[in-house]
Amino acid sequence: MRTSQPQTIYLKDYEVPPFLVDHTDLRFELFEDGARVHSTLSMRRNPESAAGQPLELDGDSLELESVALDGQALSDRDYEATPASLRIDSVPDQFSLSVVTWIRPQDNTRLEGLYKSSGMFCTQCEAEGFRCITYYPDRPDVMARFRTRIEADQSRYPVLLSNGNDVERGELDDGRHYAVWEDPFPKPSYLFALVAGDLVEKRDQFTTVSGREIDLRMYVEPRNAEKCDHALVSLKKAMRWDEEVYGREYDLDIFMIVAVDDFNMGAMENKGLNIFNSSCVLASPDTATDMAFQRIESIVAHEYFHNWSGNRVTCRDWFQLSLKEGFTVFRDTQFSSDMGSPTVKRIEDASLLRTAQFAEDGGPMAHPVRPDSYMEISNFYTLTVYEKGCEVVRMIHTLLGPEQFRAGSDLYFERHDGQAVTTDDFVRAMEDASGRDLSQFRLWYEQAGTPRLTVEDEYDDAQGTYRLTIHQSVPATPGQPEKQPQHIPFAVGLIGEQGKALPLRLSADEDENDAPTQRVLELTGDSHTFTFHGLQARPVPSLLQGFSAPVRVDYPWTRDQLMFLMSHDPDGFNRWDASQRLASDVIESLMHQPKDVRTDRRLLTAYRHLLADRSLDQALVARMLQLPTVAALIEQSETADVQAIHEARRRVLTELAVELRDDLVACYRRNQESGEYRLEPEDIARRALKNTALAWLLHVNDEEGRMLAVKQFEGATNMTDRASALRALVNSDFEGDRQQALDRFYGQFKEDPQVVEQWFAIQASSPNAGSLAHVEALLEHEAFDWKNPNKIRSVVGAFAGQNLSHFHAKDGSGYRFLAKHILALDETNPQIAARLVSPLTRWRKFKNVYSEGMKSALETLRDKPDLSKDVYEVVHKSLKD
Ligand code: 0A1
Ligand code: ZN
Repeated sequence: MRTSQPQTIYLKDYEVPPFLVDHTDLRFELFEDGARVHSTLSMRRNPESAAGQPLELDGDSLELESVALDGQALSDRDYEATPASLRIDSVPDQFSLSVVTWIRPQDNTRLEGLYKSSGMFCTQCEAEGFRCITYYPDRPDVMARFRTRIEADQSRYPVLLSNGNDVERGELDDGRHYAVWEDPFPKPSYLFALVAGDLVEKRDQFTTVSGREIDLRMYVEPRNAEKCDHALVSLKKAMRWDEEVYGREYDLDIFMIVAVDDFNMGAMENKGLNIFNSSCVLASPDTATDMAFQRIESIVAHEYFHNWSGNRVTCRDWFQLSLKEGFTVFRDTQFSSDMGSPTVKRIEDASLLRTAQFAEDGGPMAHPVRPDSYMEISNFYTLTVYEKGCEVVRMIHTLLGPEQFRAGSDLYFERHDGQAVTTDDFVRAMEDASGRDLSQFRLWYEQAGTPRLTVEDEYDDAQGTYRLTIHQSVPATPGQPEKQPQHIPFAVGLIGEQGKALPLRLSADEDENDAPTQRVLELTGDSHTFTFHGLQARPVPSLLQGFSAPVRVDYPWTRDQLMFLMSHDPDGFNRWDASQRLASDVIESLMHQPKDVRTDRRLLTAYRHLLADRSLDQALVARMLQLPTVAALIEQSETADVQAIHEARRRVLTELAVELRDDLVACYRRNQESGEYRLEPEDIARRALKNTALAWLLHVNDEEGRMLAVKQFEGATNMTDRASALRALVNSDFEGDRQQALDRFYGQFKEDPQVVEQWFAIQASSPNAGSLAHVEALLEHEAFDWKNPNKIRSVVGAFAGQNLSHFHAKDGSGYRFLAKHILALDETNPQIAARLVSPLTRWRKFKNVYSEGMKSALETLRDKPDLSKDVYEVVHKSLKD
């Protein structure tokens, strides 16, 4: 057991920084056995802070070599230094502090601060990594101008990069060289970055609206030189889009992107020098799937958009993380939506939210979008802060409309450029620009938990009126037993007998022609009733159109009504939602039923129509054909019986695939394509549809399906088709073909880590091939590496997060496996270790056979001596009553 409990930090304890830094001057001497960091900080007391406080700087695992104040070396009686802090009791009001530290990037397996990845030096400073480099007031509300000099061996590290503009370079003795970078924009330390390596440079150009020429530079290892085009194209699209939609123009003369293989997260928005996980930036048709191409486009845009939302206007403290993340995710979703199919984008985002974020919101780690306490901030880079935070901004957009929202964002930038602010400042700018009162709306930032809307309706034939009554409740969450009703934009439509969207008349005198067919009802109280006039017959309600708020909706649609919505709802999102509700209902009703109980024919009919429907957006059809995942079904159940859910889902899928076999083959053949790989929405949709059909055919071991899969695997001209065929074979019982395809695939791509990650993930997530024994064998594979987060995610993460029937084996073996590896990882990379605990945290959601094993795995973790703060927090909160 960990002997001391890590400290909890509270939002209510926030105080302004006692000292400010005007200028940060850094000099890095990079060597093979370590790095020496010279820092000179021009500091002064903050006039807004109480007088007379001592100077206390943050550190983490630092070795101090020397300290000087205003050029005078201090003796160790003048300060108090530990690896985690440097304290000087008496300093003048204004001074220059010079500190030299020695650090060991080579041994840094946590991947925070300065570390090495495939031979290059790189950094990750958000949230608190800068303190692993030198002593510093490492908090986002201290913003300074940085000047960085990097010195290193010239042949090993010909490329030396940091934030801003390169102002000087030159040669030194002993084959060394240096470069000096200056960033004119004040920034917090978490946005600092440094890269030194043997990298190739890909250049491009962007001309801003005002005619400034920006140098775009991408740096990658030589073997990746051919995988940069897509990121650069995406970057230019994002730059143009942000100018057009938000009026924001890039502010430096250079914008750089670097790809590194070892990275804890997806990417990082360091000022002028974005650093990316290779898997989130490198792509070629041969090696990346359509999904990867789309993900890269959105992440490149996300990091670029941070230049304003995060960098120019930053967070006052880490409780405000969603200030930059919620708004930036909102912009990247708008961007992706404009670049592709808006309906499909909305479906993807909403399904992530409804499965994973709702799960977080209903579990022991539930926290508000603006948390009010944490032990380890790294644990709060969550779906709630990012994705729910995005939904909160989206609701403001819905309530204000696009023009007023834009006015609000302009006002926000105008007011706060160069400042470190709060989510409240953001909301206030939106209020001031629009004249709307968002005081109740602020509860979205303060209350955790997913609001539930229960909807009742009543049709009055004589009056021709239809009444909708909506009750709202927000569940209790840890630390928040009582909740107030929230302000919810609830978009609705009513569909008439002929399948037409009806005019929504909220009063009897309203003219039919003036009435819209969609209305955003604003819910603010515990319950509301809305009466619609002028109806000829009972309509079918289409509720929460476009997923207008991150809430659950309960309404007792019949299966016939759901089928009706699937083919008539003008709102594409709700067509999909109806398909998911229908399929979920059918699957749930089959659980624990004898084997001879058959799947409701109506589901079959609905899918047959879908497969034949060519008038509908084919990307939407591909989505509607996906049965709800086991994870989504778990989330929808009261107490989950994973094996029963898995089995019922499998039965439905089997029956559908057998019955629709000819339709699937026809759909496959119709959507086969020849010619060059194109990344247009129609092409992506065609591949998605074809590959879904293939997956279904192989699920039932169809012989023709097998032939098609082998042929597709061998003849594929792109990774989408190759990986889909491989996945289909891996999920079939054609063992010979499966093994052959796996071997061929690995043989062909073993030099490419991003492809090997896909190869691992396809196996580890397979309900068929991904048994625990097989997953354990993957961990022994030559390509597996415990130091590389992507490999860990693609095997351990994919197994525990996606292969639910094996992970939740009733004998508890899956849980013990996960706990064992978390314990080991806690020693090398606590951030990754803590993230892997997540599948265990919701143990209370499951039936006893599962929850007991999950709980005991958590207890094993709890009992480890010297557990990291990261894992400690998640484990203790999960076990708390
Ligand atoms: N700000 C980045 C995400 C990020 C957060 C933390 C990291 O290390 C602990 C790395 C990246 C983003 O939103 O893209
Ligand atoms: Zn971000």
